[in-house]
Amino acid sequence: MLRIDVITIFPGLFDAFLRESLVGIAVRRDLVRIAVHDLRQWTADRHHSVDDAPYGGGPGMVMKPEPLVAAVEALAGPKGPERRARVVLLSPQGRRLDQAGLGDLAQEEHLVLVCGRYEGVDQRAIDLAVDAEFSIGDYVLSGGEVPAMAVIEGSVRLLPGVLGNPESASSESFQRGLLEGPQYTRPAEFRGLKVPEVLCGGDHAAIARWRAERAGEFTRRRRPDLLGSERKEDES
Ligand code: JDK
Repeated sequence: MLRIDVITIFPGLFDAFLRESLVGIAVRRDLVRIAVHDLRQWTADRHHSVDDAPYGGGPGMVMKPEPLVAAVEALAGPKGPERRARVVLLSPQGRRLDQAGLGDLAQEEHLVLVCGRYEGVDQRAIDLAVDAEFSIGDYVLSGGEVPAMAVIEGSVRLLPGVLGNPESASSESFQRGLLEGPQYTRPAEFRGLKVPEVLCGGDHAAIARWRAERAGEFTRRRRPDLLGSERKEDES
């Protein structure tokens, strides 16, 4: 069973996230074990400091290395070949997370997600304790908690038994999912807008042809970034 530990100075942010929806169900069904840890547990000073001013000057504060490295080593052991856990730092500088990256993370037996705050983490803590650094996109958030939730949600739905329909988790249908194009449910007409006629009939071959046609159109218009990888897949 996948185990996920989260290190954060805002553990309360995860309360509802871990209780509600698909992640909550997976936790209650023991399909994944998730624990959230307050980084301040690993501070030794009176003020439970986790940040300090940057060497060389500049705006803001930086996460101190001592509590972070102590937290990671308590949960994952020291970095090296003996370590069984994968320690992942969420940061704007990390490798861009995509569906294939999530697939890899979901295969691990133990993930430790490190959520930074302030202007980031002392580089020595990264070098000494972190195995991989991921970004969830090229925009700047205020900390790693929301990215960690993206990693949790995206990997939990890939775990065996989490989704009702096992096919919906496969990477093949993920690719198709992105290419699916528009979707409709009832009513057949809403504010004067009608559901395309072919979808309301029972001709499944015609529906499949229509969807393939619309998916291509949808991709060309809305997701031109996908066309490169689509072509690559067609060749193989
Ligand atoms: C973890 C702190 C906020 C980080 C420095 C960056 C160019 C220099 C504020 N995908 C994604 N987006 N954001 C995050 C993320 C932000 C985080 C932390 C993850 C920890 N922050 C932060 C860095 C800077 N600044 C823009 C100039 C400022 C992950």
